[in-house]
Amino acid sequence: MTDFEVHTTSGTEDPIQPLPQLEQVELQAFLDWLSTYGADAQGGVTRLLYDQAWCEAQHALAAKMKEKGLAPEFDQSGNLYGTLPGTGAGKGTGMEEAPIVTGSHIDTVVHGGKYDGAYGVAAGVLALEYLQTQFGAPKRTLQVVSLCEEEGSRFPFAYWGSRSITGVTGLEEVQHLKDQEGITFAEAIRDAGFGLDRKYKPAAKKYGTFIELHIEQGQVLERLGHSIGIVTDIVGQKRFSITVSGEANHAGTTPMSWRKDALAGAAEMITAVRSIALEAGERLVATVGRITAAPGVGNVVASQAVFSLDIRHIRQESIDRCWQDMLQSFSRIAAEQQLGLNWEEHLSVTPIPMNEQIIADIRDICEGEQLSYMYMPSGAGHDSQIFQPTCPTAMIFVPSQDGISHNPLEYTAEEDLMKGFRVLVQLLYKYGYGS
Ligand code: HGY
Ligand code: MN
Ligand code: MN
Repeated sequence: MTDFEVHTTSGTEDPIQPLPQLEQVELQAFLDWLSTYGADAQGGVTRLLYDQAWCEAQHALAAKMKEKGLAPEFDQSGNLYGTLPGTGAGKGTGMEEAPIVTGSHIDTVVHGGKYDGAYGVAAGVLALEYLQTQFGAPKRTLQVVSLCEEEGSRFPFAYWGSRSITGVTGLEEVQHLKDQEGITFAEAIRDAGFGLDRKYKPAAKKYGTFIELHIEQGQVLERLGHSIGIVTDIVGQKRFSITVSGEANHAGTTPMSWRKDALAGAAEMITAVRSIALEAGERLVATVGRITAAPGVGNVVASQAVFSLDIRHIRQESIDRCWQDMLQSFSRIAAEQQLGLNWEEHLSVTPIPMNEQIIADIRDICEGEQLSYMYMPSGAGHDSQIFQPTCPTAMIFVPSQDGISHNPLEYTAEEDLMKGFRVLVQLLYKYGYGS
């Protein structure tokens, strides 16, 4: 399957069951409401793990779930579930008893958009409400999860929600991490009312299936004119903090050739990041999104510079080779300028293919619904790549206008939101109510 293999509907498949009154579901209004939690002055949304906006959003979602008869409950990490209990009629038919789960993450980047993560949460809540209203109780339990954290925007760690659920990471491994204000993870989770010593159940759960509806966050669907992206693979990524150490000195009396200027060295390293990534070819991306310098005043040569590094590719060997090339270049620059060099790896997730059977089911639904679709890899990381090793997982994309994301200008037209929603509802109907 090529990266951008394009399929259009052949129109010969048996039309699937129409979904009565689906267009009346007020998904846009729900998203607009959810985006008021953490709305910032720049027109974006900022909800960071366990901060006030995050707490208000999760508790407001729990109240909405309760209103909609979805029996909300939190786990110890602050992941929030809405549940449509199955009648068990699926028992003994080879259907696992574990629930079919849909959802996404409630946290955002700083000054992010209103759709990244929130779209999958909102669509999941409304899909379960719609299915219960139209078809009553499912045979298999359906759940929507509002995952507590995916972005890694507050603490140097990502995918905490899905990694605590799958048991990949426990609280003891992250509790000492500190945010930019020096608040520890342990203090933040406690102040938000969660953590091991609380009344909630452990996060670890077994999912039967995980389906994530998400905006593409790129421009392929829009440029190629397709409504639905069926995700074939999710890129792997490595994230680092790189620390360059020099010697603080007087900006006026220290000759250029005598300096140990950490910021100048970091700048050369960052330039190398870009040139090595460009040489590595189209599918490799490397990003330096943050840099800090100490002491951070204009008339002092910097004694230290710390910058972030994010490397991604659909093949692990390309990520590994790129990191080695960059490290070699950083070491050369540090030696030439008599600077210290340290690095810390915060995240390493491998590239992963999505579940073939669910991909085929999504394809059949798109063809039955006459929605033009294409298969594509995801350049963004998602919780789905954490769930896939433990249960059949797949993702459905809808277009992002101009491919903009992680930005207050992030936008997806309501018509496109509803097409993705339609595919999600059909898939949940098939798995929850099907024979
Ligand atoms: O950074 C990402 O790929 C995702 O948006 N967390
Ligand atoms: Mn994101
Ligand atoms: Mn996301």
